[in-house]
Amino acid sequence: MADIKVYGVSPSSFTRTARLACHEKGIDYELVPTFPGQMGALNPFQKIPAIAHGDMTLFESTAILRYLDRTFPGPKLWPQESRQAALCDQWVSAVNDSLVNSALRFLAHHFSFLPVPQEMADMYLAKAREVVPVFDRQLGRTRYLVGDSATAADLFLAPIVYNFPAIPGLKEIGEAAPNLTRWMRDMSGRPSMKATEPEPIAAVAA
Ligand SMILES: N[C@@H](CCC(=O)N[C@@H](CS)C(=O)NCC(=O)O)C(=O)O
Repeated sequence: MADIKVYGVSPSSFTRTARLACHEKGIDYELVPTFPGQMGALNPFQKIPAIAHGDMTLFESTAILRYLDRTFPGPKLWPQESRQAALCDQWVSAVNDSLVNSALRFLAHHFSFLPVPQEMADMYLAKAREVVPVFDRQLGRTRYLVGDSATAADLFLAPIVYNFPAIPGLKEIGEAAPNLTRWMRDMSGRPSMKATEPEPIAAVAA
């Protein structure tokens, strides 16, 4: 039996973040295909992912990654040193706030997950044009978002940026970000990224 269950679907970027953490730490897990709205008591907000570990269930991906990092052996997702750990928290939060409220919302609109008026979608894209270069500049200073090794922050960023080439608008923004492109190439070579390659949404829904 797997150590933990991850409830979600493979195209969901937050579900992929939780799964990436399992792969990076060597945690044996089972993906239980669950769509937003089907979470029952696992998440009162009905979002994915959630995890179950024994009698413990948990939602919110930052809480999930912190729990996995504290509970399981394997490479640390957060640096030990306090300044580096704070920078990791900073970038996790920046992805979950600034990038989610621009590029991820536009992506959700593109895939019709989030029906919003076109003007709002245009606004998300315009915001992504301001936000993505901030990540690009940081990745020009350090190999990963925080220093020389991948941390939780990279595991939040990668599943979102992964989708850029498939989405007109985000594709061009990504292409104009050379450091982000180099970093994404590095991240894509990790076994965790290969193991969590999303299935096409139609296949998951079937
Ligand atoms: N803050 C949540 C966000 C999770 C989230 O937004 N998941 C998306 C799928 S990637 C979802 O369930 N969306 C459905 C909705 O917003 O109702 C987390 O970090 O886990």
